[in-house]
Amino acid sequence: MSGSQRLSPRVWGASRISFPTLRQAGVLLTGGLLAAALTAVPAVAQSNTVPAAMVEASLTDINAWGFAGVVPVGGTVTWSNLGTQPHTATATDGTFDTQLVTPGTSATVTFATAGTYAYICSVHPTMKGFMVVSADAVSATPMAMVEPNPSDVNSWGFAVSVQATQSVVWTNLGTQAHTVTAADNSFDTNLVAPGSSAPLEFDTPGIYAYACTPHPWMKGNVAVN
Ligand SMILES: [Cu+2]
Repeated sequence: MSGSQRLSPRVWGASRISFPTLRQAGVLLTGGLLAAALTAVPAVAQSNTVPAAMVEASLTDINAWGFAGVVPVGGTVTWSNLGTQPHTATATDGTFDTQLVTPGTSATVTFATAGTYAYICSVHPTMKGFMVVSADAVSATPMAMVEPNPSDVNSWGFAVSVQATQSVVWTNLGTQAHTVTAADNSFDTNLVAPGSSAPLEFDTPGIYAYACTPHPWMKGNVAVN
C-alpha cells in the first residue's frame, strides 16, 4: 500500500511551531531478519533511508520494550546534541559512555559486540534509548539528543536524526506487533508485524515524538534537520 498525507500544524511547547509534511510509503517488506529488511532495499538504503528498530530488550519485562537505532558490528554511532543542555549516552550495563556532550557537539561510540544495549542520559535519566548491534545491519542510525519541549524535562530524549526528505525505516525485531504513531496522530505506520518493516518519509524540519499504540511506554523521537 502507498499514499500520501498532508498534515495539519503542530506545536512543540511555546517556542517551536512546525508544519510537517510526511509521506507514508507504506509497509515495504516481510520476512524474518534485520538482514533481509536492510539489504532488500539497496537502491535507497545508503542515502535516503535511516534504519531503526522496534525491540523487546527483555521478553519478560514489557516495560523494557522500546525503539532503537541500529549499527553493524564494528560500526560507529554518533550522537549529536541538538539541545541546550549537556547530555550523555551511557549504557546501563556500563559498556559505553559518551561522557558529557555539550550542546552543538557530538560523540561517537564504536560497537564491537552484537546485542541490544539500553542506555540513558546520566544527567537526565528519564532520557532512555536502545542500540541494536547486528552483523546484519548495513548502515548505522545517526542519533540525536533532543529537548522537544524545553519547559518539560520529561519530553527530553534521544532521536533518530535525518535530513529532510530522508526516510526512517523501522524494522520490527520483536515478537509482537508494534506501531510508530505520532503523539498528535499526524503519522502512523499502523501495526508492523514481527519481521516486517515500515518506512516514513519526513519532509519538514522539526522534532517529532511518537509512541507504539499497543505499548505506549515505547516512545521515541525523530529529529528532521
Ligand atoms: Cu540529558
